[in-house]
Amino acid sequence: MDYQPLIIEKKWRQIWEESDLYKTPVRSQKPSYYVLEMFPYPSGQLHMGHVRNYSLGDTLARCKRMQGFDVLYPMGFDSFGLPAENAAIKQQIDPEAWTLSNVQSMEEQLKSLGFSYDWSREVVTCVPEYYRWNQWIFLKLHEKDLIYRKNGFVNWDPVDQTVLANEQVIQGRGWRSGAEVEQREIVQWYIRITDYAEELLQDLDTLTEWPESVKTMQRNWIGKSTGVSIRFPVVGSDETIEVYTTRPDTVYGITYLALAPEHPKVTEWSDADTKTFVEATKKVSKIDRGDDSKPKTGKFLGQYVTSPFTGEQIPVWTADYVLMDYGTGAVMAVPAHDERDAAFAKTYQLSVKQMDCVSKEEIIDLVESKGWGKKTINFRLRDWLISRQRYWGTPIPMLYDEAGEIVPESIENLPVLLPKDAVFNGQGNPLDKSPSFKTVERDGKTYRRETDTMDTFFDSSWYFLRFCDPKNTELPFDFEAANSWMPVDQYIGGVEHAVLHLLYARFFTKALRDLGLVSVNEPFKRLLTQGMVLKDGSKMSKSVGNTVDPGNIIKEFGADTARLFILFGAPVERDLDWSDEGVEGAFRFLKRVFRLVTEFSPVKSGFEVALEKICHKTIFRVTEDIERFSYNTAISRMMELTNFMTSHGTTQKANDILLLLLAPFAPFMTEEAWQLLGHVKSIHQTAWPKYDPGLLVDDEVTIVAQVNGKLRGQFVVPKGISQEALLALVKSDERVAKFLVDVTIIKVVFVPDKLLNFVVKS
Ligand code: ANZ
Repeated sequence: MDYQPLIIEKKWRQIWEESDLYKTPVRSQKPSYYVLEMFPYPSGQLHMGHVRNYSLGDTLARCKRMQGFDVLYPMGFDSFGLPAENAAIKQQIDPEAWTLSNVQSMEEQLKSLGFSYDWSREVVTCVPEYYRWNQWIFLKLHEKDLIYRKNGFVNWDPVDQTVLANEQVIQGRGWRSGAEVEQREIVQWYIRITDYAEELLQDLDTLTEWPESVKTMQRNWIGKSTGVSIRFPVVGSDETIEVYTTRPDTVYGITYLALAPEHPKVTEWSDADTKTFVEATKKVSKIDRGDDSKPKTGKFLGQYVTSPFTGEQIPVWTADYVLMDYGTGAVMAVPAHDERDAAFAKTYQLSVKQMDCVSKEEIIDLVESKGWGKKTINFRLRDWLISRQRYWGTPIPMLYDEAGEIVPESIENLPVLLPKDAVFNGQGNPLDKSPSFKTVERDGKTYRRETDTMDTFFDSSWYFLRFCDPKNTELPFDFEAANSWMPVDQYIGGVEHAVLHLLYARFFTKALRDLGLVSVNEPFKRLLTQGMVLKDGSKMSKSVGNTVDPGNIIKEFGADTARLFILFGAPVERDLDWSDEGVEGAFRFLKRVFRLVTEFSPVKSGFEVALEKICHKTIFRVTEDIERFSYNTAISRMMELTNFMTSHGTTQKANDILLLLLAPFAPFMTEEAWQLLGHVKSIHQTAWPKYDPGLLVDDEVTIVAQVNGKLRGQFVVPKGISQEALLALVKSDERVAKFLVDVTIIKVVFVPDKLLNFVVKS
């Protein structure tokens, strides 16, 4: 029968939707399995990267359902963020209307691909039903002192006109806009992620099913360092300056002290010239200041400290490469052993003292016993800056009274809704200019509302918990419901989130656990970071102009072909190069299978056992391959089985097995063929086939025959054949026999089921 994907896919999409085929139970009864893909930003257009990500997850979800698990496989939209606001400025459309219409069109596209999401659990972060819980969580974290407000230098993205967290600055540029980041001093809201630094680091060891590379990136980002802080007395005063060093063994090589320009002592000791230097340096990004390839600059402060180790007087400088927010903001400089100190000393002709390092432990003991300082642990991780000067995000539920004191909004007043009267003219934060939003009257008192909104990474830090209980109106999610599904068994997404989203989500899970909301320590048990989709060697992207629209592929070949090509084209973690021939190949394969099973041609006599065996081997291998995400090899095994059936005929049972194994990969075609073969129940609700271990064993083996170690022939023989029987067979074969003429056989080496070697002499 002819394979007509467009008709088949339309038909089944409707039937599946009407029969609620993929509805998940409220709580899991059977063993549960939670498959999750990083939810998309609703740009309005699905791209091939999405198709790849979701095809991986859907195949696994379908397979797990057939294997008898209760599967939670939800989808939603990470729908706050700048593109909507930019669209509002450009086209004067309401960001909400713009976003929700994009959500709708993306839902349609996802449905057309046949992904088996339970849409009744959909989570859209920009609606009050979701973001009120962001506000609720914000207040709870604030109550626990895990959120605070502080004045400081922050990363400012001049294009997006907002601040960024450190994690969002990639090589000195904004993660979204790509603009060079500046430093600005403003009061902002922070989350105390550093309170969890040690646990976030330690628990990486429990994530045995995460890629090592992602864990390394997180370890480096957290950046634990063990060292000593040492106080140096200031000459002519009873004050001290404390430095942090990881190299106490170099204390006899110190030739100057360097303080960060923001250090309080620098403010105290600066003359006009130094002040100019300090102000200029504050504006330079921290990444540039720490960049080893950039020249180091500084100023002498006219002060000295005494080395407690030698009694020498040491000059005190301020230097750009010392950062205020690391350690103590002061460094003991050892140009003989530290490259940055050496570069600085060279520029300013400071002395370099060559010396031998002493033992670290010895100095630490000395420092601690004399009371000059103590062992210290430092982390590179900084508190997460979460306020943004934007409209299209969750309003921060805080008020300020007339004296400017912070007053948390009360839980009963949530949600704090985004106002409808905002004006989008591209100048500053629209919330700041919305009178209906900004001023609040309560009991005759006037309050000013916080106009910053939350970083959208806040939304995605706990959405996977909301999926466990998406309709809850009392709490963000129910404790039992969350525990029945969490942790996510398989999380799938791009590696670009290795530090950002994955670190924030891990932190949130721990913080929410400590609020008593959930009991797991880690959100994602197993992580897959899939490769990119390339075309002609570069990443498919609008700016390069090499995109292939999934919609067009579906219209031409059907969703099953798109999915199969994507899963067959490359191992999941590698980049996948788009190929039109590959797409056609996938289509031809589906067509062949459809013909094969619907135009039944019975197995040829003599091949019954071989067919049964290859079927069982294929079940075994495909099951294993899916388990380790080796989808491309799973598909090639099904292709081998198809070839065998095409050449030697088939049986009803073999047809069933092939369709069942292929069902998670090509859900539409297999469902149609399944029905045509006379089955009543959906193939997607049918149990995964089981293999008979007895049929996996090969009872034939290939034996190598050698003469004096040289290969002379190969023989397919029954397994366990005796030496005598094999000898008789081999000796009578012309390929070997001709080498045994006119020679004396000195010895015969026999390795059962493997080899027979004649050692001969002429
Ligand atoms: C003396 C020394 C000698 C150092 C030597 C290094 C090598 P990690 O491993 O990243 O923790 N340091 C300390 N605070 C700093 C700050 N606020 N800004 C810039 N640099 C700072 O690095 C710790 C080392 O970085 C410390 O050890 C200090 O220099 C420097 F041969 O002290 B060291």
